[in-house]
Amino acid sequence: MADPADTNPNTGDNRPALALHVPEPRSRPGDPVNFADVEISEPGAQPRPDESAKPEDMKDLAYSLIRVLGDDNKAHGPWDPKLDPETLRTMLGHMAMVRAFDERMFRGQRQGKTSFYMKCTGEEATSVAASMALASDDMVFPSYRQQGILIARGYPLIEMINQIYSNKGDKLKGRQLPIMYSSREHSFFSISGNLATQTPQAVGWAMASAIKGDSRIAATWVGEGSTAEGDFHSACTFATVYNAPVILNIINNQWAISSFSGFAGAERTTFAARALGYGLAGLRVDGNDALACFAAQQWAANRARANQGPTLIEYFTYRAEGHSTSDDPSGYRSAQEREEWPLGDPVMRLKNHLIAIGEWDEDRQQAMDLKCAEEVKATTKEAEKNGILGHGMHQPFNTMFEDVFEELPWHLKEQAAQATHEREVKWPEGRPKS
Ligand SMILES: Cc1ncc(C[n+]2csc(CCOP(=O)(O)OP(=O)(O)O)c2C)c(N)n1
Ligand SMILES: [Mg+2]
Repeated sequence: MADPADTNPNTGDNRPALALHVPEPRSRPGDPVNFADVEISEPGAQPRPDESAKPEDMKDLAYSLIRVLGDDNKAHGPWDPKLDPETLRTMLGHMAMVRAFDERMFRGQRQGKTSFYMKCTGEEATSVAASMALASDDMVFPSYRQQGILIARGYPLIEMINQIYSNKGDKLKGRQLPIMYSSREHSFFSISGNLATQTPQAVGWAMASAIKGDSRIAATWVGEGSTAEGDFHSACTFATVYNAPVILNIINNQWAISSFSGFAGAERTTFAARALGYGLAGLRVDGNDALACFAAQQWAANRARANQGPTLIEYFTYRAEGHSTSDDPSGYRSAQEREEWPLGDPVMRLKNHLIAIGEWDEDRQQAMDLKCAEEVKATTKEAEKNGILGHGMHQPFNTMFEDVFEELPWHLKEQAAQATHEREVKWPEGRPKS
């Protein structure tokens, strides 16, 4: 006989009441932070399989962390990409530029020059170092936090700022949210605000490249939170089924605005382990180690280019700042997290590595930082001549209907005519200058 005390008051039987688990982040504002439970692999300890390895023979790499830079600031183990000092300095220069650019644009938003900006502080290596391992004409399908790719590919800063200001120099004519760049010449697919849509698009592009017998591969970047979207899983299925020449990069920066990574599944397993269920090669990388980021992307690029299959890479990193200029992280996470993050800062680590191998010093670093800041400042001034937010309309009104369709469909023609008419009624003398 069941003890009457065990009786479920809801159902009247003695089966236990069902319950859900709701994830809770490790710390909330004001809480002390302890990352002791985060497993950090020894730099140099991970094996580097051949690029043609079968996914099932390299499962461990989806659960540990590929790391190259040690606490001694030296490079260790088989994943050391052995880059020459000049390339390392170029990489550091791009990362320093991203940081300077982020600082200035963030300030620009606070000064009312643009409506919106997103920094990538702490994640610079995952875009700069990773994209440097690709060919410049490999097609990239980024999310909104990979400004480092454009900077590494030499996209002019002024084009970025014109887009952020939605001014008359903006090649996208103010029709995209600030920071949602697009550049065909730089093989940089238009950024979409609809999370994870870029992932099946990257796989589709890679499939098309293979169908055409081309040699260019595709790579996409997606936040860990966005992997909860169905699109990401469709991308993985198509990638594995057709052995598409594509790299799926997941940036696990621990947060998706105010939702921590647990809501996308991080309490149960790693994001790299998603690869295993699809039969994809999976790598998990210290995202604050620029050399490891480069090496993993290079491994995956070689694999894709040799028709050996797609790779899913998780970069384990930390979003050091707010999600965007519209966010205030002090409302939902402990400010101490940033300081306690056990994998350090990617720019400092690369700088310290160059110093440790006798190829850099603090004076040159200071000069580099100053040069980046001055270049961004001068380019900002230049871009401001094309206009800033709130200083009138920078693009002719009717351009909002153009350029999407080769031939304007009838319903847009009607809307354009109606909008023009309404403006003529409202402002018979023309729109007043603001
Ligand atoms: C389909 C869709 N759902 C929700 C949003 C709103 N949204 C914008 S960014 C974001 C968080 C994404 O987090 P993550 O994927 O981890 O990327 P991160 O911002 O950390 O780089 C959300 C929920 C959106 N833009 N698109
Ligand atoms: Mg995130």
